[in-house]
Amino acid sequence: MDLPYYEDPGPGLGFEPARTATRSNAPALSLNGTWRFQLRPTAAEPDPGFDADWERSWDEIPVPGHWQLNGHGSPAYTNVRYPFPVDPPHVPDENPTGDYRRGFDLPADWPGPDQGARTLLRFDGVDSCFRVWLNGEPLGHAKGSRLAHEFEVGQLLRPGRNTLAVRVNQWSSGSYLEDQDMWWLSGIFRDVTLLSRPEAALDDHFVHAGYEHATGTGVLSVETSAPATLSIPELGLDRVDPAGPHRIPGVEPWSAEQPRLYDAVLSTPQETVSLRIGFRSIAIEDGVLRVNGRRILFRGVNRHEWHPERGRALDRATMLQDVLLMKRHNINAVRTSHYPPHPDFLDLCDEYGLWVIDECDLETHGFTEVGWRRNPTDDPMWHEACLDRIERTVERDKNHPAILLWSLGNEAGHGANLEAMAAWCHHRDPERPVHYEGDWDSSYVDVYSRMYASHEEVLAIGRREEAPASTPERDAHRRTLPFIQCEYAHAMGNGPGGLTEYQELFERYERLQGGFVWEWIDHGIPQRTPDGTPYYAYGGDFGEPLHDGNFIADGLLFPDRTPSPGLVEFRKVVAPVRIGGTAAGGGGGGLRIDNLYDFRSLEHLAFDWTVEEEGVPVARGTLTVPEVPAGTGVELPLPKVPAAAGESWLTVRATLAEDQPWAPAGHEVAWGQLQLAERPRRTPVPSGSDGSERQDGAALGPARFDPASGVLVRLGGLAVSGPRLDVWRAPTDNDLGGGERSIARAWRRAGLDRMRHRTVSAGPEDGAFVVRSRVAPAATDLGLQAEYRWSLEDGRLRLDLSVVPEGEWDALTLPRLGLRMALPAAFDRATWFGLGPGESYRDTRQAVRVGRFAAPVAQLQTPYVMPQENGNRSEVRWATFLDADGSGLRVEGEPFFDFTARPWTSEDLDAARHTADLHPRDQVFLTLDQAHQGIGSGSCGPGALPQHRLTAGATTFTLLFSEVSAASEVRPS
Ligand code: IPT
Repeated sequence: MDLPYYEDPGPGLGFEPARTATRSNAPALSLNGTWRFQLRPTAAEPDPGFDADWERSWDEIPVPGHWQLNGHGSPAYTNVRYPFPVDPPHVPDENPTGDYRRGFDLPADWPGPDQGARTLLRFDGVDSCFRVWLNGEPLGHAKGSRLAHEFEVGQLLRPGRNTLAVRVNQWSSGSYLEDQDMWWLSGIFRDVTLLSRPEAALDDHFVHAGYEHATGTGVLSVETSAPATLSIPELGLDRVDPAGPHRIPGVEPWSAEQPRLYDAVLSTPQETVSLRIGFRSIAIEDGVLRVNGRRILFRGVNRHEWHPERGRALDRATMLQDVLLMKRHNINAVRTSHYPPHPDFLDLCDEYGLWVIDECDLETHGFTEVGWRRNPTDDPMWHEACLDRIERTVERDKNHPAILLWSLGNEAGHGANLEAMAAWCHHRDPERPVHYEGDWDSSYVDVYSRMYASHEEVLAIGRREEAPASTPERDAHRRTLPFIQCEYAHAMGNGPGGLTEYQELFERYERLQGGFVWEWIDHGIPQRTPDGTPYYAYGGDFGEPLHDGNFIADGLLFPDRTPSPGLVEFRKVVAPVRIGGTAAGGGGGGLRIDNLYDFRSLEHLAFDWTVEEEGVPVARGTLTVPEVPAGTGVELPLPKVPAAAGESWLTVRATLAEDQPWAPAGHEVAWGQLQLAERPRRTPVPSGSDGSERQDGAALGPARFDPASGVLVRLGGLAVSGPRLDVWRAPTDNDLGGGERSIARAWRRAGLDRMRHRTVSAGPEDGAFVVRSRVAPAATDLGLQAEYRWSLEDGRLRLDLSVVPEGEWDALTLPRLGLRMALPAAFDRATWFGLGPGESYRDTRQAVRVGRFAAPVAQLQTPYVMPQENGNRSEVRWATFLDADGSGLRVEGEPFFDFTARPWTSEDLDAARHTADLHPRDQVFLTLDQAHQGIGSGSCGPGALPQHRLTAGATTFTLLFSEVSAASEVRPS
């Protein structure tokens, strides 16, 4: 086959063997910065040549960067499908090709060949295929976008001015191996560096630093590519033979919880390489993955590299921000989905403590569209490329203590090349287990991994009762393996729901060693509407003919790295300390504190408590917690607290006692709440008579109803509209999951988004005002009979709503069940006593606590990249919606209700595709709900668990309304 270099399935030509990323004192010159650039429509365009007038006429472009995010071409998003014909290894003629040029001055003291030195030109990442020239002479070409390539520049380097030319093709044979679910973005997106290599260079080394947990001994041996000495001052090793092995008693081990690193130096007469050594051992014993002798639990996330403006060209500050955000949200592990990250990120994982599954830059998912025919991972033509990719991954990253497992790639089907990659890993690095989810039988990997397995399936695996593998031998092998979910809890839009139930399984069954939420961050791209309103773009927004819409916005962080409610929930669910207990009235009861760390005691934490009555703090103190080793718990007496007059709660918090590298002292790690006293029972004093006196047919005390529809229109001085029975919510991404089979589709088919109201009767009855209506969608005889019974109680307007379904609702769920009403826009300050401060739904309710909270309506909206149901506050005892003067509406539950308050309607939310489509109206819209359908993670995975589904059934729901006037007492006494 005579193929152009960019279609040749091989990895390229002219580059050096892979070696470790290293910190050396040898001279290095960064070639990052402003380069010159020209984009051409095809790869066939002639090379502009060495003499081109690039310095004057070409555009400037930042390196590292992607050309699509710097004014040339535009981003495109597909998840699984290739945006070009599946015609391996060929790519279309339409192949955007970027020509890069830059000049640089060689430092006068740069060591030359006469001093025995070599010079390498290193590229840390170029997407997807590139060819390099120095001073007009070709150096080679390479593929493997997220892998490093070094070219020896030999005699081509000149004293003084040099010119570097790089031609990058958007599409290449490599694109078939890089079908990760992300934006297609091209260019030189990682660092470019010129590296001097002295004659006695230490190009490569391999640290083996084991930890014998029984004795506390470190066992150290460092392989080096050239004779060298090793020094670790802190351990008293001074210029010893790196090979050892050195047995070092009393070392402190490395773990994600306590990432102890020892600074070390490897030296040759001409080069010094600094190392950061972490002692730790990895073992799979009795079907359990252990580090330093202990079972660990992954509380992980899948991390793509993403910055809203820079794409995958991340700077170190952003990487550090990711690490700090992870640590502060109790995350202890990262799968580098689906390629090796920028090397600095792994340094940060070593330093701050995160377990890592380092994944190879390999995904061929689009072959699923053609029945996996000619899948590269099972075709000898691609053997070399596959092997080159895993070698470049392992060789570059092998010295990171943080990395526990190698992952062969993602969604690449299965085949001989993957098996060969696994075998190569086992041979090269026998100390680290190999992961690949696509090997469903786990025949060539060391951990059993699944993605999006339901709770039921995970339970079966935990009990070692899973369905058998394809052959008895394979089944027997797989049953000996620990289990992880390399992806679960799809964090798209509102959600994920069901985290708690997964965590319970992971904690209950030894074999289940946790998982990695999909995914860390929404890959939104900031854009503006013609009138200047900002929003985040997703697939299709750049005119791509083929795209997968907002499936690219499925992270725990919003694109600007603001934590979404999903991250706040995850932080609570995976908190390393669980605080609970019972508060039996009249003495008894007690606190229980469980240490869920894998290694640490709780010594680094301080415990404090607060008692709140009706959400108002009345007492506080600190707790002395004795030594609690990892994996154990203690019971403590309840602190002495004053007798409560109202509903009262004890909140206990665990915070950092001292500054940690990743968070300051006082940072909250965990909390728990115990109810001390129940809400006092109200003794209703019906006050029907004063109301009936004022009844003129459509009035009851301060309330005025529309005589025809029976709808409340006024409460004292307050104009209101509604409440009316309402079941619709703007579908969430999880409601929409499964396309035709989604619950959102079922709801729309049933017409729940366009219910009609027919007033059957409205009028006074026994001192009450009673409205009967039938609420139903078009084209069906399904319906809900609603009876609104309005009465007066203690000066409040009481509504008893009863709902009875009519017709065959069968398995159809309801989005929600409650009321909708509206107030004038000025009543936009909410205060409530209930769960908060954030949003919550029935299966995303761990991160919220009982308290009194206040927020303007504008802040009660969660800006999901694709607008959808959001902002619900749960288990609310009472809420007020007031204007700037403090007048407005108060609503009380009996006992609880959920609410949302928005400047737009559910229909507006439903119709909006981007946040910029939402425009405040002149009303505040309230939903006051008895219940919601759970959230689940059906956008990719299981929907809401059965106990979190909302089915139509006869029910009653009570609320009390009263007008708050500026002069009156807003808060209950
Ligand atoms: C899974 C992919 O591995 C991941 O990259 C992402 O695309 C995710 O889906 C959805 O967001 S694969 C899928 C077939 C479960």
